[in-house]
Amino acid sequence: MLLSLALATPTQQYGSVYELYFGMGEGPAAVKPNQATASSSLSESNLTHGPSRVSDGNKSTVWCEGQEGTGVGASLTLQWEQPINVYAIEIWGGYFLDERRLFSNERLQTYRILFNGTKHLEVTTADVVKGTLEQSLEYGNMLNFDPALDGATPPPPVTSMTIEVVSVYPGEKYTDLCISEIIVYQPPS
Ligand SMILES: [Ca+2]
Repeated sequence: MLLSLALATPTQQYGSVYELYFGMGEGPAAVKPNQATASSSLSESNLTHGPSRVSDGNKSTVWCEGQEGTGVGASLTLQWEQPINVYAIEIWGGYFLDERRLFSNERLQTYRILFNGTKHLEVTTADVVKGTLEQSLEYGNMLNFDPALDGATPPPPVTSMTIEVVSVYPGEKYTDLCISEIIVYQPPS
């Protein structure tokens, strides 16, 4: 199968990839979390943008933090009942339903990744360029933890992963940070 991975450079970009071929075997498999929790969630009318919306396979649905002010300091944690080996993480750090929502709300700039409660990595993401949503939607930000591909140091088997927001790109209308999807991949078998 073809899988697209960006190398773990300090700045990740949407729609910018390396394509890697894993041959005849199984490729990396996405592994859904059993639980998602967040420091806060935004509710509007009868809808809550809760944390499970980052792992529903739909870029149109989001988790948005509901704290006062900007999303800096907000966090989201995914948990697995069985420990998993993390091979790559794909992050969609904005409200990718459409450009209006994407730029009205805050987008992830710099964030920490904690595995099993311990800080592992800090990542900075390039902002989406206006007018390029269609191309940007081709690929999320891929963090690769494969040493053979110049990836980040792989974590030990994990049962939890936390994203802590360090900085955001400001929204034009709102001070709410939203994340569309977080997809965690296990190594190819
Ligand atoms: Ca979603």
